[in-house]
Amino acid sequence: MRSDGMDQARALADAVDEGRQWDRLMTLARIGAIPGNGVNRQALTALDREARRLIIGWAEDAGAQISVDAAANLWLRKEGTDPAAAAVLTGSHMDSQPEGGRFDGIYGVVAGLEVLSALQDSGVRLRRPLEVVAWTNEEGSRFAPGCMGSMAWSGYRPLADFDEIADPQGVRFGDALSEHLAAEADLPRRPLGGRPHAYIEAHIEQGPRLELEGAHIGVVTGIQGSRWFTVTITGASAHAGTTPMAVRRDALQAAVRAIQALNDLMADPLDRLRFTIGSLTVEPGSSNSIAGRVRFTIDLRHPDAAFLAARGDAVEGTVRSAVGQAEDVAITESFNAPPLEFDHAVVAGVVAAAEALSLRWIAMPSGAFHDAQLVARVAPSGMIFVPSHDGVSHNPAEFTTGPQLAAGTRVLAAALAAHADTTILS
Ligand code: HGY
Ligand code: MN
Ligand code: MN
Repeated sequence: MRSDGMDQARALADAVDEGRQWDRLMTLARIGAIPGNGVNRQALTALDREARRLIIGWAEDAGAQISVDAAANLWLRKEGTDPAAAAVLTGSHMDSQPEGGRFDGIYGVVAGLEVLSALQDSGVRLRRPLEVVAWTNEEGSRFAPGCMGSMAWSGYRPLADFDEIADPQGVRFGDALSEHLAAEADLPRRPLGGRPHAYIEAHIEQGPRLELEGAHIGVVTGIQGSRWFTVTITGASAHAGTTPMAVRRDALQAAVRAIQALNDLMADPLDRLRFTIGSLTVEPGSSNSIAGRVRFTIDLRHPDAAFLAARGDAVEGTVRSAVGQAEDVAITESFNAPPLEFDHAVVAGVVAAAEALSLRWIAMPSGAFHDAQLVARVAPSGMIFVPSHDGVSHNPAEFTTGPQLAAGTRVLAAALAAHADTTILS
């Protein structure tokens, strides 16, 4: 980095205000707060909109222009000295798990916002515009799959693909999106899509490595592959007391056989594969009626593309042979994101920023998926991790300290500054 570029980067990093960032995160955590310091603020809800209004207000105070695209991705833009230049982009998601924590996703949006505020305070001028995005429905807990906003924005899947997907209350994604956009009709619209110069996402690690290894920063090298399936088994509901065992079409017993067969299929002595059945519903769900229909989800992950393909492709056959002929089986795959490596120049820029700020870092892959894996399809991308206490996430006990969060944001500021004025990336 040329010296003036480094001065810019350091000046911007030094203007990051730990207390302001922490206060904003704790204010947001009160929106959808649940016992145990948790948050339930799911995508496209009134709570989501309430949190977005706070972000919008703070961004306007930092001199940013606000806009929303057709997927309800929220954009905060601060011009540089060259408004025609492709923007440098950061951000993450604001939606949470049903029993989520105060930092997953929202930290990356607030970190980007903090860089906007630091730009305002420091007087540093970047050549490129700086944009912060809050992606719609990254978690996929209300509407499956996750990453709908970034999938639509990157062209990975058309937005219309998601319209008929319903949440547990039967609300269609298309209707929730229309309601949300109508509620934000006062905000300027922007086209869906774009080609930023570079993208860097700050996120909590959601695992134990940084804390165990005493590192401040995770330089994320890539993301493991993920595949999501939904299995629906249909039998026949009948009386629990009068129906002989031999003639039953018991969907729950069939599901138990299928899940046991899947557990056998997914065995991995190296413990690298991740196989989760996180949701299972039984209908009619009465103790004295035989289950007529069972639906369960499969979340399968692995860092090796061929291994993930082989195990994922074997799901349907394994389920069908375990269930047998008496019950009907329907399997849909809603998400298939192959493993990816981040852009080496972006990764190197994160290392350079961490070292310039004398922070201990380790290079590591991400076990969680992120919107960055979709942005990486159209722009050089990377991620920065900060520690998660005890590696806990997707749980109200999720915790990262203010200083740890600020260290991540300072690295983000310095790395973004380097990309925002390419003369110093020589
Ligand atoms: O499931 C994931 O990996 C992400 O945290 N939504
Ligand atoms: Mn997340
Ligand atoms: Mn998450």
